[in-house]
Amino acid sequence: TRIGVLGVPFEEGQPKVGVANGPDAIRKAGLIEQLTTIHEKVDLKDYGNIKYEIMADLVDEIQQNIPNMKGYAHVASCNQKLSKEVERIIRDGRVCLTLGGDHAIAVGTVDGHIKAKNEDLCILWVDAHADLNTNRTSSSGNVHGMPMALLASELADYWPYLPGMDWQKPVISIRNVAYIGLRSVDSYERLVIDKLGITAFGMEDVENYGISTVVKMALDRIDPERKRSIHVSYDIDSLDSLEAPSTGTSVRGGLTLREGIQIMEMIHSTGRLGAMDLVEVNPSIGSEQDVKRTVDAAIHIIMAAVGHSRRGLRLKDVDTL
Ligand code: DIR
Ligand code: MN
Ligand code: MN
Ligand code: MN
Repeated sequence: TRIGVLGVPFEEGQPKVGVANGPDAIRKAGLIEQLTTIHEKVDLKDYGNIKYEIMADLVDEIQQNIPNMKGYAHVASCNQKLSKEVERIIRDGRVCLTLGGDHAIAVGTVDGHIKAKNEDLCILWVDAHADLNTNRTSSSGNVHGMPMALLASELADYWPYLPGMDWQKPVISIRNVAYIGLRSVDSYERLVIDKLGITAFGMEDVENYGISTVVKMALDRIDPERKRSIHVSYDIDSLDSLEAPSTGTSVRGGLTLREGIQIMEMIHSTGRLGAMDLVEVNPSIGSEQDVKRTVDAAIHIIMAAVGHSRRGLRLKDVDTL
């Protein structure tokens, strides 16, 4: 397995400071070292943290003309650069692992993944929230609640013209997207999910079917022929608040870490993980122990994604790593 790690210290998509320090907190806790202990066949390259210049000439125009999208100029500028970086890493033959930052960065990572693969991909969105608001439906104006709506081709007509975002075309069909972990969905988001028939497994489905069946059903819907590159956008707030307290909008009643790991073990075993985002770890929220718990959970989830097996690797599994 060839992996590229990219940090995105971005926090303008929501109001709480600190989430920009997520990538460094996860690295400092030993992510890179732990990933390389999985097996020597894991070939890892850390691309460091992304740096972007804000499109200064656009700032005034954007802030006046785009209502209800806080930090818009940052969102547009960072994601443009991020898309290019992700595309480059995947073209290098690596699975791109992006560490957030808030979830607004998924616009760039998914876009880069699409451009690198140049064919249909599918998205597994693991989150307590649907992140499916437009600037008209959002009650917060926080762009981290909007990335899926920016990406979906079916929702393109619900957006105004977005200056500085011309590089991004909403080309992914919402039919290729599945949610797991939902439990805080706004009314407009629920309307869109129902109207468009979006594959969405809430916590009640995890309760009813169990996590393995939910992942299988999700893949049946978004990748029926088992041939697409998979993009996992993993919001740490999909986990229960007890498992991941250090995040900006945590919601009780979420996934256990065991369920969170199981999702990624199953995705790894498809052999088609193309890119993964791990977002919304905020080391400025909670006690030192809360932060440690949250970062450790993130590392366990990433380890599973990269091929760490809880039963120990069999020699035949090593061959496929
Ligand atoms: C809410 C919260 N739906 C919003 N979204 C969050 O602001 O649009 N997404 N927290 O992660
Ligand atoms: Mn999210
Ligand atoms: Mn969320
Ligand atoms: Mn541990």
